[in-house]
Amino acid sequence: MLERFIGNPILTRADIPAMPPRLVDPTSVFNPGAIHFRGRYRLLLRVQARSRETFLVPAESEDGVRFTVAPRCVELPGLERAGRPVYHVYDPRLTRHGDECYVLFAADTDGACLTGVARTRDFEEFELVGIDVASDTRNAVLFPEQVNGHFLRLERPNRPQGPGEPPSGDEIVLAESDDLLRWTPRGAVLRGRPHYWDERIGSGPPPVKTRAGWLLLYHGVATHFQSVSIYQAGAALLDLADPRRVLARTWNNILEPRESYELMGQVPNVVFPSGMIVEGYDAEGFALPDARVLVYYGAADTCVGLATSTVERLVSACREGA
Ligand code: BMA
Repeated sequence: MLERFIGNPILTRADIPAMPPRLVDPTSVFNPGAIHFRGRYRLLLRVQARSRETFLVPAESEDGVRFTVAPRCVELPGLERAGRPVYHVYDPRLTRHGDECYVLFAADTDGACLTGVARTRDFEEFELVGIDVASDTRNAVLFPEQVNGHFLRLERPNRPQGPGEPPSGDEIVLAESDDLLRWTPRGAVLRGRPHYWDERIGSGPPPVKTRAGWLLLYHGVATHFQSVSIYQAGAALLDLADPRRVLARTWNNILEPRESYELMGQVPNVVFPSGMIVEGYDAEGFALPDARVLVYYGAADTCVGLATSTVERLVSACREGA
């Protein structure tokens, strides 16, 4: 139900213009945020230099397939307000509110992954709204509407794992805020399923409003193989009024590493959906069932893939697993 674009990968490191001195001959481009905004398909790319620093770089397109990458990195003055060094910001997720595009990102600091919020009106200038220093969490995604007067986001708290392993998590939590900075958890939404494809989980792109519920793509990690963790994609439908209620969830993954650019690279066996653009909404803001859905994903932490579907097909895939 998710079909890879025939010309995948749609972006590789060869598409990134040189931005001397720090971003020349980069190593990889992956995990993009995506949105259709001000008449263009837009990506915010995670570009990694050979220093292993990560930069956010905008790209735009007329058709959602052929992207032109801007020769500039996003500047976010004010990151020092985190009160500790922020080494990288990465894995941006994009959501429109009014005429602004909000960027939720992960911030790598000593001992914790924090989440932050920035916003832009034009993809040229970005303003840092702030960094949430209260919780060690990642994969934060903002809902496109307020619910009961509050901003909502899904987040994936980080918890200690086995010895030598980085912190990770198996629970997606709903949190609520009035200022986009202080978030109050309101309960678990999805849990990982031990022994199956989605033992550890995190949201993919921000949820999309459909008549069947909030459509959420998420990534699942199978950790029970000897030598490698496998990152795949699945989907769930959440209740429109109370997104903690899961209405349906895919049983099988709907995208898994199969192509060589997904199986081989900086981190092998990874598909990581991070951007989703739906091409049609009705007058009340619900995604149309037959609208095309473009899903942008990081492949092997090395390049960007595109897979397409329709709203209807993704909703049915959730229900088949319900
Ligand atoms: C996750 C995040 C992603 C990355 C993925 C696979 O934990 O760090 O940015 O793409 O691992 O390495």
